[in-house]
Amino acid sequence: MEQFLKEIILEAGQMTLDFRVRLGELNVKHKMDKDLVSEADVAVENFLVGLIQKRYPDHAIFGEESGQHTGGEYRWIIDPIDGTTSFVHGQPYYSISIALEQAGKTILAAVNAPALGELFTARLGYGAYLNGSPIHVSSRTQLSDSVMATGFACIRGHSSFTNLPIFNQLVPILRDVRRYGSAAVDLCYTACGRMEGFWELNLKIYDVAAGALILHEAGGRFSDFSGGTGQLSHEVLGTNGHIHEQVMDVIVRALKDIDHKSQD
Ligand code: 2AM
Ligand code: CA
Repeated sequence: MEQFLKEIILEAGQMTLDFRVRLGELNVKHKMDKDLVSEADVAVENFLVGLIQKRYPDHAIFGEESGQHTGGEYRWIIDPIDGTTSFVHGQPYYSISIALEQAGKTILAAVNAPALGELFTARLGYGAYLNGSPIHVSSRTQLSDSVMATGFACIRGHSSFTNLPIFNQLVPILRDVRRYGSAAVDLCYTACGRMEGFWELNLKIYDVAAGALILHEAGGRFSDFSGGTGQLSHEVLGTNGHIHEQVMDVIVRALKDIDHKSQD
């Protein structure tokens, strides 16, 4: 299944590169006012679902664009283009993200960022890889030496509770913050040590399922804001592990501030 996953995700990546050549002609619709879906998202998901159903007809599939396809013990979780806004704007920070669960546990993952020429893969218990070479999280331990990424799905999703209070607390104490636009890429960049962590609110399981295994297999930590797994993917914190507790402390402080303000 690992080889099959690599083959289909590379083909899907090539499809997005072909769409990218004619971006101006692409049919782009609004799911909600800021939430885009392009013709490419739908075509890539249909392509992947078709190949999986043909090869593994008894497997379940959950895709961002087509929802649930029921099945047995195995379930494929697909985000055909994670970072649709980046993709539609011709930026390279988007990815195809695929995770395979067995009995509810992710056992295989791949994130392909074709415009960056990077394929991240992991198998539970066997490490994480970038273009076939092993990867590991960074060893930085201080927030002042750390770069983190975030995103604002909460704002696009019209959530009344947003990421901004946490952002305001973290920006001054981190070395810097990045906003690449693909949660899957953010988790993989943390996994390969290019930055120390990523946090976001209001994501969906298909945004983070593959990246979470890749980060875990690269030695990192993935949890909700309390250090557990109860709120995933609503609260996402993925780090190199060394800064995890410190970031959680800052987030708890930011959330307390909001509570106090709402009581004033
Ligand atoms: P997408 O491009 O597949 O929508 C960036 O902030 C991250 O948030 C991306 O992984 C993006 O995935 C996701 N995202 C943005 N808006 C979202 C929404 N309304 N619901 C869930 N995920 C969203
Ligand atoms: Ca997504």
